[in-house]
Amino acid sequence: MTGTKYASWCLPLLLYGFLHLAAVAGLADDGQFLYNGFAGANLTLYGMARITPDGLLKLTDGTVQQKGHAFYPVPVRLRRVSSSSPPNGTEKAVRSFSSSFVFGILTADTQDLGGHGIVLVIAPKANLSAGLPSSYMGLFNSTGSVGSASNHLFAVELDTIQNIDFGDINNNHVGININNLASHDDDKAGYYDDKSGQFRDLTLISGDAMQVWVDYDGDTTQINVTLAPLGMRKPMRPLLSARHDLSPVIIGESYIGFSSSTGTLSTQHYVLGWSFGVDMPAPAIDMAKLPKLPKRRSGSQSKTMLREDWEVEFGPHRIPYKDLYQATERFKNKNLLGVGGFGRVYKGVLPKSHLEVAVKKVSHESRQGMKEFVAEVASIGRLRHRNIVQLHGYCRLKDELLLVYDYMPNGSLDKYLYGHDNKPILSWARRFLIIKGIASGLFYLHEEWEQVVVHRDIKASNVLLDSEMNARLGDFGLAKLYNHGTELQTTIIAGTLGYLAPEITRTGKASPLTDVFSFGAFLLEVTTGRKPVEQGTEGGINMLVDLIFEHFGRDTLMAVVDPRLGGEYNADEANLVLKLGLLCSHPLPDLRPTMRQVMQYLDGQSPLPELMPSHTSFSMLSTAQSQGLDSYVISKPLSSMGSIGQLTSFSSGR
Ligand SMILES: Nc1ncnc2c1ncn2[C@@H]1O[C@H](COP(=O)(O)OP(=O)(O)OP(=O)(O)O)[C@@H](O)[C@H]1O
Ligand SMILES: *[C@@H]1O[C@H](CO)[C@@H](O)[C@H](O)[C@H]1NC(C)=O
Ligand SMILES: *[C@@H]1O[C@H](CO)[C@@H](O)[C@H](O)[C@H]1NC(C)=O
Ligand SMILES: *[C@@H]1O[C@H](CO)[C@@H](O)[C@H](O)[C@H]1NC(C)=O
Ligand SMILES: *[C@@H]1O[C@H](CO)[C@@H](O)[C@H](O)[C@H]1NC(C)=O
Ligand SMILES: *[C@@H]1O[C@H](CO)[C@@H](O)[C@H](O)[C@H]1NC(C)=O
Ligand SMILES: CC(=O)N[C@H]1CO[C@H](CO)[C@@H](O)[C@@H]1O
Repeated sequence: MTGTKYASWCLPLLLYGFLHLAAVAGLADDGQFLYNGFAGANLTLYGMARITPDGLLKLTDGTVQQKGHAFYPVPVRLRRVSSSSPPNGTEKAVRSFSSSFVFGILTADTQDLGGHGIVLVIAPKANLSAGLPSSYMGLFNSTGSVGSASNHLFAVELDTIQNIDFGDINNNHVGININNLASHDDDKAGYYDDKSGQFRDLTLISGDAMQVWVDYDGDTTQINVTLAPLGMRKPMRPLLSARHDLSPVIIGESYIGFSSSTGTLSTQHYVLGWSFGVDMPAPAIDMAKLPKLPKRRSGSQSKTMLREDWEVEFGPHRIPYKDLYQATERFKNKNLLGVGGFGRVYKGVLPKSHLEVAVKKVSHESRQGMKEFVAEVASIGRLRHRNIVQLHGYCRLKDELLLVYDYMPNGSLDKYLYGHDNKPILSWARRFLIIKGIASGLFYLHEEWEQVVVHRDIKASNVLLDSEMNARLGDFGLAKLYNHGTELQTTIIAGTLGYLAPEITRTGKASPLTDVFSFGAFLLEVTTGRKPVEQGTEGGINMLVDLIFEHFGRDTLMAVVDPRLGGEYNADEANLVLKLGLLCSHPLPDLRPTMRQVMQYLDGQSPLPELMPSHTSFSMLSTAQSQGLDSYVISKPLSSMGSIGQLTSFSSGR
């Protein structure tokens, strides 16, 4: 790059405020571009991405579960031209390049969270239309493709949601990503002050514009990423500095651009200016010429639904009714997945994102109950774990509430255990993985999230299987947030007979330990292929836990393992799971393990405490409790099912 050439770039810049001269002929070897705002710019846009009349590149507009892409319209040449002499071994194939951009992320006033962020991406094509929104950042179309070297994706992410599946450090970080959503290198958003050397935090979703610089040195393979508030000179010390040879990543033609996505939270992602250079620093963006970022807006923009005041607060999780109506083809019966205790569940495909979802229709009578319920939904929508069915949002239409979850193509676990719908019987290895998965999901709810969440309805029919047969805990219809220290002021009982801890019938209070009880019943069910409660010969009920406890006492535990496995199972694992099932189902809550301990037992990290057959109290208590339960059930009319105002339903152990 010579001085004269540089000067020649400056003229159109002054005249038009932006330039992308190389766009016509493709980027020359010394190509660069600069957009001081995007008015009139020719970018390749997909999804929600738009250029606003005042020259902002708006990647997402606040609609949930959407994505937006904007690419420089022609490929940039990042590989060295194969010159007359072949590469001599020390020369790297990818040249030095640098890019800088100014961005802003806006959330509603009432939100202190936004998602999912903005990514600067270099990809082999400008068409990432198959990319999914939410945590896929619009870049990947399935979990299967994440991490594969065949993606040839280099990205720098400004990530505003913590996704533990991808090892995110927090909900406000910057990362260097190579073919993956898990970052190669990352750090919390901020910069190092040039004078003091001190680190200063920045909040990506503050609504204030900030600038990013990405620099790659083709010789040393060093990648630097630097962040700073708008108007500040580029800090000397980069936020991230890593070494990674991009030669195997960037092959052939490369397109550079932005990808952004929203999840359950309404968020607007903007880019104000952008520049790029190969073998030279990216041209300086002229701050004075940049369009203005809108102020954080209050409330929401959609007027399609009558809304109550309290709904504004939870607005981001709302999905328009017409979308759900369209998604389920007017709630056609052919899309009915099943009917649960609280209503019908339909399969649907959301019109814009093409996301497959399960829509649960719940009707209610009490406005008050509705408000609390939606508050809960808003919280639950922020839960994220690989063993939890993601809740995308809700929609309320008069007295009807629709909950929108990720669709689980392989349905619920109970159908496999009992061979319904021609489902194959699951191998022991698969069952053991499912058990570990659900343990991990429940551990997350109890101990890893910001609040303690009690699921309240662990059972095989609430364990759903995704396309890869991973187990996910579903149906948070009954979950209640359980604050540390504050006991639930309720005598309401929810759950399913056979999975209900005995103390619930006395106190009416759910707790993490009542979930552990249900988890115990679940372990026994999965291992034996039998329901926790079975009809007895004389009209009474038989508790599976009692039966297994008897076998335990007689040292014939293996006799209860599901005969459909044909004897093909790992006896040590089955033995462990059965004993753990008994331990978790202990009638005395204090003697049950926590989910943290359960995980350790399942992973073989700590030995299971000895369960003594002399725990006679176990069986006696259990029987006594089940009798108590029995009479309680009888005294409760089943007609109370389906009301979320009072969560008083029992569903019989299906
Ligand atoms: N996210 C989902 N993806 C695919 N199928 C689902 C999903 N959620 C529910 N289903 C199907 O819909 C059926 C009804 O689900 P629902 O959760 O309402 O009832 P349940 O779990 O059987 O009973 P309960 O209401 O007592 O918990 C389930 O058996 C399951 O097969
Ligand atoms: C935008 O750029 C592409 C690629 O160079 C070109 O094909 C297209 O004609 C341009 N569109 C406009 C409106 O300039
Ligand atoms: C290889 O090529 C590079 C760049 O042209 C040059 O700097 C280097 O000296 C060469 N090395 C050898 C061993 O020839
Ligand atoms: C982008 O790719 C999708 C398939 O993934 C295709 O349907 C669509 O037509 C492509 N769009 C363009 C503009 O090439
Ligand atoms: C996912 O993306 C890959 C690569 O872009 C593509 O080959 C594949 O067809 C896509 N799959 C779906 C289901 O869109
Ligand atoms: C990365 O930053 C360090 C420290 O400022 C600097 O020495 C190095 O040259 C930078 N590398 C690139 C590729 O910008
Ligand atoms: C056992 C089983 O039914 N597996 C299915 C799970 O879902 C995937 C994707 O829909 C199918 O390909 C499997 O056959």
